[in-house]
Amino acid sequence: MASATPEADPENFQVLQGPKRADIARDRYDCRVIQFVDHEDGTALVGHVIAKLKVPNENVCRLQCFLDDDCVSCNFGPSETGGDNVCELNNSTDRKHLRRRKYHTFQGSENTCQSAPCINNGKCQYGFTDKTFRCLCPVGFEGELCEREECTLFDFEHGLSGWMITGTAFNNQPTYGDNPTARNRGEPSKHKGDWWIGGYENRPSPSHIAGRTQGDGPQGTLTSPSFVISGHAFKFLIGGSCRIAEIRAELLVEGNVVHQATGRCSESMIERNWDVTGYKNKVAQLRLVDSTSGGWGHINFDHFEEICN
Ligand SMILES: [Ca+2]
Ligand SMILES: [Ca+2]
Repeated sequence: MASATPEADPENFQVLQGPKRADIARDRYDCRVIQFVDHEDGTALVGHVIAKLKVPNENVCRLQCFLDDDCVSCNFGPSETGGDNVCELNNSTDRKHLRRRKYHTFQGSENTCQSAPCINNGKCQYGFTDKTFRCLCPVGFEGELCEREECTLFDFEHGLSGWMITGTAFNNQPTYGDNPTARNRGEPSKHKGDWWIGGYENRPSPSHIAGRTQGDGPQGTLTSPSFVISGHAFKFLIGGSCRIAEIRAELLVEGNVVHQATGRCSESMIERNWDVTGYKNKVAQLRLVDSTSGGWGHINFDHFEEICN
């Protein structure tokens, strides 16, 4: 048994076939551990070559396999044209693909991906994490084995990247901290975390003076990135206006509004729920609407969370 280590110079190779390899990350040394447990002279694994390289020796061949996240075995042998040797990197260790090939050596890792542990079409890569493999999950799935459907959470703790803004009502969002209490409003925002959508507020960072407001004048909309519905409900915190015709949160499914909610004419947010059974796997968006400059012409909103279990 042997393990690949960075003992050989990783630059000491030349690509004959396959993707450019100049961008291989050097920090991989610390995150991948692979064990070569299968060694057979006079043999090569066929039909699963992902790269073909010119290398000076067998150590560099094994090292290149170690550096390629999808490589789990390699074929090493003489170059047909003389000079350096040829190293083929494979994405399989299945011995049924072994064929006799003169002067070549097959080396296979213990490849714990052979048992296909990742589900829901997750891609398995051997040699990562304490469990010796990792799963790269397709969109909509998460978890160590891609076993869980990904659940949406908009908590506004990291800004509004990917959100679409129209008008000016949401220009200063999200809001930091309990700004209503900072101006002695007597109605605490009751947000979660540090950040939330406070349509009346004007405190877009901790360095802005607490308690400042932009008032009810601005109007506009704030629309989330698209997400796929995988749960059976959403819960969220909502406050501000109590007139749903003017100020509201909307759930759009395939572009159509299927749910609406508004506040109670109080800055303090309360929890509300939307049932989305019947919309599973449909593409949806959350939209906040402010279409008035009159009294209570703003929306407060936070922690839109999909309930998946
Ligand atoms: Ca929040
Ligand atoms: Ca307004």
